[in-house]
Amino acid sequence: MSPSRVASILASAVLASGAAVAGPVTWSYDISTTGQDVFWNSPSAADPAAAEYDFVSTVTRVDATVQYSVFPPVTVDITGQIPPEYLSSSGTLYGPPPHTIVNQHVLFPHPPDPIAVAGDLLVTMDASGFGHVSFTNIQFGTYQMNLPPFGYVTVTIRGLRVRGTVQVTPVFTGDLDRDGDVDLQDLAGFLAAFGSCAGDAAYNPAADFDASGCMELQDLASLLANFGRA
Ligand SMILES: [Ca+2]
Ligand SMILES: [Ca+2]
Repeated sequence: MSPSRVASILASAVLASGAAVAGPVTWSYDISTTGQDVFWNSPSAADPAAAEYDFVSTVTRVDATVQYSVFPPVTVDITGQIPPEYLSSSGTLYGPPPHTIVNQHVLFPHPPDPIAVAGDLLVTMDASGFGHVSFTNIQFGTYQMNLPPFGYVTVTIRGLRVRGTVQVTPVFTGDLDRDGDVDLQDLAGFLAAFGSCAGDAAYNPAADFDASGCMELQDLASLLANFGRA
């Protein structure tokens, strides 16, 4: 394809863009429970029209309200004692929402230790792109911990407060660097490999949007159809 052809397609794409929508969104949640089911809804939505979504879910802090013997309950930061698999997860969701981002039966600590905290953690994105976090079927038990000034004692869990973030990046066709927009950087990356086919060093299967085996005009058109999204 001649450079002038590329320039003319690009110019029309730039003119056609303008329906720019939000890129990545980050939801910060803060939920507390003394045993009852808890629900949290995001104040913002990720663009529900993307082809894929990259997500990173991170629990940033877990506080437990614990009680030892007849003493008044106290709140302690137990983040450092939570297994890492409960604290972070990431991945890619394919297709339009609704999506389940995290669906986890929390059981802490691991058996055969007696249950301190159990429950079902669910993080979803609904069809409109809004995020929802729920923690249900909660069971509190006992836990052995170092509780100054008493030392290493068995406490009863009375409550839990969990704070965290969920970052969702809508990935539209053409967003080669998966940063939430389809811009000149993506276009430059595409054009650098334009015309290459499977087996060529430059060929990028992720940029062969119609999986035809070559990065051609059809793929460029798909990229340009989303050009300007940010
Ligand atoms: Ca991009
Ligand atoms: Ca192709």
